[in-house]
Amino acid sequence: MNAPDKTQAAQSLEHYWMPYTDNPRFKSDPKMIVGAKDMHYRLADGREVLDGLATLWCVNAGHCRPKIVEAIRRQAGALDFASSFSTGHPLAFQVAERVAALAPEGLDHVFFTNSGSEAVDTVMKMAVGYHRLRGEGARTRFIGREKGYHGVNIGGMSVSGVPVNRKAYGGLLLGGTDHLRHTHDLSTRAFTRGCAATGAELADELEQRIVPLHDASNIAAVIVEPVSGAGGVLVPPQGYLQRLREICTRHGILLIFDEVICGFGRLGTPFASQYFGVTPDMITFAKGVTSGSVPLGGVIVKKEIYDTFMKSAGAGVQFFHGYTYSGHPLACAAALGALDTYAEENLFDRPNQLAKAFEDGVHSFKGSPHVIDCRNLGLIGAIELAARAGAPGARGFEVFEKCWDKGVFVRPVGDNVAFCPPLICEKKHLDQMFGTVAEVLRTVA
Ligand code: PXG
Ligand code: PLP
Repeated sequence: MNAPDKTQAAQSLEHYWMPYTDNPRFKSDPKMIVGAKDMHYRLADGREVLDGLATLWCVNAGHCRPKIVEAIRRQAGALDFASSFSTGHPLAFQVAERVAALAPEGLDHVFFTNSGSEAVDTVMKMAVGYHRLRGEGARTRFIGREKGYHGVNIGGMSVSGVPVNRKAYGGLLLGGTDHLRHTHDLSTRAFTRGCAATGAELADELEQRIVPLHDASNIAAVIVEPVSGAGGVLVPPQGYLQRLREICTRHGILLIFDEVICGFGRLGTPFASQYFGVTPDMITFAKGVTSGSVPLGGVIVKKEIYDTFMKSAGAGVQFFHGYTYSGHPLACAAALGALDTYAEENLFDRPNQLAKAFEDGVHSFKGSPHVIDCRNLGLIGAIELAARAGAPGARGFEVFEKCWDKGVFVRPVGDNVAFCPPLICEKKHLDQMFGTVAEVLRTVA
């Protein structure tokens, strides 16, 4: 006799307070996913839905890939948990070594967290600690950017620049932050393919406004996503990140790239840093490191930063920070399975192989109803829709729901519709994804 399938069993929807969700709306018409394989979800009614966003920008190797599943299974029976507080287990060291090998030259020490949000709050503490150990304890201010997303913890929220994620939390926001302007400018750069040729000078605001205002001696770091994801897929102008790097170097300010979405192949290189040829001092990562299969995140730092802690903090604990589950064995096993899968299938090269098809697909929406911009780089892109009067986000959400009903998952980010498929996707999946969105756009008021 078959055991009852609990994933299919009826359950109360009442008790689960869902994250980042219109709870009553979901509960009145649940989009319930009960299985997944490769490019697709399976729903409770047996239907398949194409995953056009690598779930939440993370399932880069595709769903339930055999090496990852097997690694997790094996690890669960061999060592369920061992902590990394003064004890260790081999897998965490192996993953750190593998991640360091993928990172840009010079960034070679890895600290583990369980999420991108934790990675961002961790990197902020590292930056302040590093300056303090070097006798620059006044460097505590952080510079983020408008429309940036750096997770939901207190530090990350404070350097983020998506207004809806900040407005309810006034007194919780850190005071010592400021923000660069975002780089999104529909009046001059709408419908740009890849990086725009103009706009690098937006980085100069750091040196012309922010450094004079706060004084470099008070600024710990600048944190930006190389390509902003949750802010609506904003691609940096050519030369912009290079210029931020130069200004930070001139003023002794650390440059942090938040690669939680860009990392692990999204742009056709292991990290966006390599794609742009710009090396930050620290990188935050999460999501793709395990292809989303088990939560894991972390921070990669330059040797000099690690060495400063080891030499200057003295005997005893050098960095008073860590999560119970930092370097969890199951997460590390999942990471090794994912990194093996990426390597064996050469998946970090897929965005290069699919570049033209993906870019053409994103830009095929120029002239479609409501579309005011199309943006792309590597295997990440978005179309921006004009907002409905008095109802920002409503049109984007309607596109998401109608596409879901037609078997395609794309994510609404306000009135942007984002595309970020698993790296294993093929041309036929792109055709289905873009085709469905095009069909739906013709039906949306
Ligand atoms: N930094 C960046 C650049 C991210 O994209 C985080 C930090 C936080 O990671 P965690 O693992 O704590 O979620 C992210 C996460 C969206 C959306 O609306 C984007 C993210 C998470 C949830 C929703 O598109 N990015
Ligand atoms: N709250 C309490 C009471 C704890 O004991 C701990 C960890 O020991 C935490 C919060 C932090 O949990 P985590 O290490 O999983 O982030």
